[in-house]
Amino acid sequence: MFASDVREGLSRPGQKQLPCQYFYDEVGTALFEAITALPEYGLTRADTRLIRRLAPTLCEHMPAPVAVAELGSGSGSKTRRILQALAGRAPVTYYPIDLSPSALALCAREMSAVAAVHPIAETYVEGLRRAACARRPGESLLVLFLGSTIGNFARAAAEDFLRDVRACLMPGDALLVGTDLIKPLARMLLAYDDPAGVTAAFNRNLLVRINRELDADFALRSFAHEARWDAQARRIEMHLRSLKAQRVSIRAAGFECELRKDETIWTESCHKFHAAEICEMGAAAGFECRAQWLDDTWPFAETLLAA
Ligand code: AVJ
Repeated sequence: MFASDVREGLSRPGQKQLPCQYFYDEVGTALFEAITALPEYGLTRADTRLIRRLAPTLCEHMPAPVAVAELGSGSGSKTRRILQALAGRAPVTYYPIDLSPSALALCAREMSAVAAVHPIAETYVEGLRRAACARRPGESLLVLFLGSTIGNFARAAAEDFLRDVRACLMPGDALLVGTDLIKPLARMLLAYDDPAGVTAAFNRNLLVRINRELDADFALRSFAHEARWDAQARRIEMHLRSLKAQRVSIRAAGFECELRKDETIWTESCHKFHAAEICEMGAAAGFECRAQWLDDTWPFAETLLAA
């Protein structure tokens, strides 16, 4: 829950932290959309290019009929390409899995022309369990986890997550996972600290949301956006740096939080991968690496992991 997660993350004795899933209120979702249009943020365009390239080959990898389950409700061209490619052969059932009812409703509206849509308002693993139970005999299941969302997990948690996904699947099923790859440092940093300040606004909006929904009094101008690279963990970290010593009260969560000058709140981790590493992680979770597609202008990988 929002209030308890905020209280827990901000009252830690060491590094304060907020969970990144709370970025996506209405404004946060719109700001993320704007990020995907930034010239410095090539991730989404690379993902889309690769999906366009691989979609026509999916029929070769998945025997008909196919049900598609997506972790996160897909919207727009990526998911539609995949559904269209599969639906050209036999009707497709599509299970978008998302906690947000409005995102699911939008997705159902957009995809109903190409597939039979059955939205599942659940967490990823629980939703996938349901989709796996709901499928018809003989139907193979293709799970989509696009956009490098898996990069938000700590590495060990990502492996556990892959194992959980694998446990929901049967031979013949597969997971298509999109991951952003390690690239030159300046390029990675600029993607998370763009000159127009859209990512900074996206990051600060989390405090705006806490102010609004939890009756808090964060002084937004007293926090600076910061993106750093942790070379050992191979991830970009986003932080909000307190520009002065300050005390914030988060009334609806019933606590006050004190920040030292230059103390940061860690808001997101975006792990970056080596292409081969995805196959190794998949193998450790019980998958077999069936195919991998790489983009050459923005290092990014789509990996098809077979159950
Ligand atoms: C949606 C998690 C893939 O990690 O690049 C973009 C989120 N954060 N800019 C990413 C994000 C800041 C994004 N993911």
